[in-house]
Amino acid sequence: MFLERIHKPKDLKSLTLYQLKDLANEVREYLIDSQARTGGHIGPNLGVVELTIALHYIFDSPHDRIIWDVGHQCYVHKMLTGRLDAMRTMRQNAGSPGFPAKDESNHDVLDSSHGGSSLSVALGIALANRQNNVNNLPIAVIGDGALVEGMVHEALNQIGNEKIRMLIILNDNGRAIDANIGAIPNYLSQLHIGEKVNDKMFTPLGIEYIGPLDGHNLKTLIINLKKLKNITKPTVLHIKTKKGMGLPYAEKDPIQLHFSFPFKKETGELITEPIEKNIFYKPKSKFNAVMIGQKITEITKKNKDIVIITPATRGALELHNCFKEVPERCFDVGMAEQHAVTLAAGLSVGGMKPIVCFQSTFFQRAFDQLVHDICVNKLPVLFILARSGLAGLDHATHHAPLDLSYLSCVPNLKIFFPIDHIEFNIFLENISKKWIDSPTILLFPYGTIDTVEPNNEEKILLSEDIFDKNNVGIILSTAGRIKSALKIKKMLSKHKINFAILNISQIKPLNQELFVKILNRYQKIVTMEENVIRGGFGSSICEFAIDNGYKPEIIRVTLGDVFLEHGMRSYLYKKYNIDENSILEKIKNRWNFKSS
Ligand SMILES: Cc1ncc(C[n+]2csc(CCOP(=O)(O)OP(=O)(O)O)c2C)c(N)n1
Repeated sequence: MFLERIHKPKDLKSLTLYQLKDLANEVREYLIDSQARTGGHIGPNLGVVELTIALHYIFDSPHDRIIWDVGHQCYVHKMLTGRLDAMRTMRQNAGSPGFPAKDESNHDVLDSSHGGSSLSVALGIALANRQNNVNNLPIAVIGDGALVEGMVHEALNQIGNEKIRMLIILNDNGRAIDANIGAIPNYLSQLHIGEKVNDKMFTPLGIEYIGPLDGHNLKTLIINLKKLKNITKPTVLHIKTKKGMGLPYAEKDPIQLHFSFPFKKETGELITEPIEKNIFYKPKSKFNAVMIGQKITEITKKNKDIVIITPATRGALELHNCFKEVPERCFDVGMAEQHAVTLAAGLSVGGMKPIVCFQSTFFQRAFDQLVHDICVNKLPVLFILARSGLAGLDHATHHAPLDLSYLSCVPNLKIFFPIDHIEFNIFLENISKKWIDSPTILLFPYGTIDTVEPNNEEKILLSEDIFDKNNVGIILSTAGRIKSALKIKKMLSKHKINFAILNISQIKPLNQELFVKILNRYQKIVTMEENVIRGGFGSSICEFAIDNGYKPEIIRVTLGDVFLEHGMRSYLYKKYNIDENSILEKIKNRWNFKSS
C-alpha cells in the first residue's frame, strides 16, 4: 500500500514507475470507495488520476502552482497533498469542500468552482514571477468544457503575446457535464493520440503545443512533463482522457459519470435509504427542477417561437427531455455564460421568445450582458435561474446569495420568486400564452418539493386574512424562506403572539399599493429571504418605507454580510442563527414579547 504513505508530494518522488502505477490503482480504488459513500464528482476525478500523480511526481507543489480550472477534479490532488482524510468528510456539513480551498492547504492556489479562470490566474502568477525574478512554474489544468469560456480566450490573447513561462494542461475528454458541443470540441476531436498534429488553435497565437498524449499512460506523461520543467514560453500540453476511467458502469449514465449521489459500488445504483446521518443521499421526493423542467418542455413544445438556451447546465433545470423533444429550438452553448445572454438578445431581436436557463451562481458571470444587451434595450427575454440562495454541499461559491441584490438594482428588469413549483408553473403557462413585455427573471431555490414548498396545511395559514385585527405584526417572506416563516408564525401563535404572514413572489417592481396598506396597518415587520443583507428584499422594504414616510420597526432575516460555506440549509441556518428558533428568540427579544 503506497497511498497511506503519501503525506506530501515529495513522498511520491522516490517511487518507481511500477510503484506509481500501483499507486494509481490504489487511488482509483480509494476514489470509488469514498465516492460511493459520500457522492461527488467521481467521473472527472477518475479521469485525472494519472495526470495528478505525474504532476506531483515531476513538479514541486506548492512552489510550482497547480491551478485546477473549475476545481471539481481536485480530489486526487487533495489525496496526494496530505488530505486523504478530506475524502471521508467530503460533501458533508463542516467537511472538506469538493473543490480547492486555500484555507485547507497551501497546495490550493485559490478557492474556486466557477470555470474558465485558471489561465488568467496562471498568467497573473507568471507575470508576478517575472517581476520578482521567481522561477516557479504556474500550471493551469483546464478541461475541454471550460476551454470554451470567453475568459479563457481573453487570457490566451495575452498569453501568446507575453512569451512567458507557464504551462497549460488541456484535459480533453470530450465532455463538459453533458457532451461538449461546438466548434472548439469539434476541432479537438479531430486530433488523435499518436498522429502527427498540425495544431491550428494555439500555435498560431504564439503558444507552443504538444500532443495529444494518452492521459492515462503514466510513462508518457512523466517523460513529457519532465521535458517541460524548464520551459520559457507558454506551452499547452494536450492530453486525452476518459471521464470515469475505471468505473465501467458509470458510462451507462453520462450524468452520473460527472457527478453522483452516493451509490452502490458493485452496480452504480444510487442509494436512497439513508445509511449515515451526515451524508446527503439522492432524495426520494422530486427536485423542484424536475417539475419546472417538465413545464418548460411542455410550453416549448406548444409554442413554436420559444427557444431554450443554457450554458452547459441542462441538469440544473432538468432540461434533458426538452433537448430530446425539441432539438431544433434548444441550444446548449457550452460553458459560455456571457454569450448565452447576448445570444438571447439576438434571438429576441430576430422575433423569437428566448428562455435562458441558468444555474443561478453562474449567472453572475453575465451581469453586463444582462444590463447592457437585454435591459437597456428592454428586450422581452425570460431568464430562469435555478438554485437561487443556498445551493447545498458543493462549495461556498456554488451558493447564489447575491441574486436579489445585484438583480434588483437593474432598471427595466422584473423579478419574481414564486412560492412553489405550482405557482412557478402557472407563471410559465401565463407567459407562454401572453409573452412578457420586458426582461423578466424567475428564480427558484435548490431543493425538493417537500423541503422548500409549503404543504397543504401551511397553505391554509397563508390564506388567512393578513389584516386580521388580532395580529401584532407581519412576516413577509420570499426567496425560499416560506417554510421557515410558516413555522415561526405557528411557534409565535403558541405564545399567543399573532403575526400575519405573506409570501412575496413579486420582488421587482414592488406592489406599491399592497405595501402602503401593510405599512399603514403594521409597525412590526419581519422580512425573510435567502439573500445577503445588502440590497435584498428586506432592504427594498426598508427603502420603500423611508421613501414613503413610514417608520416601521423591521427585523431583516438574511444571509448577512458573509460568504457562507457549503452545507445543507438546516445546518447553515443553525450556524448563522437564522433557523426558526433563533429567529423566534430575535423577535421575542426585540419586541419584548413574553412567552406564555
Ligand atoms: C462558469 C461555470 N459554468 C458552469 C459550471 C458547471 N460545471 C461544472 S463542471 C462543468 C463541466 C466541466 O467540463 P470540463 O472543463 O471539460 O471538465 P471535466 O469535468 O470534463 O473534467 C460544468 C459545466 C461551472 N462550474 N462554472
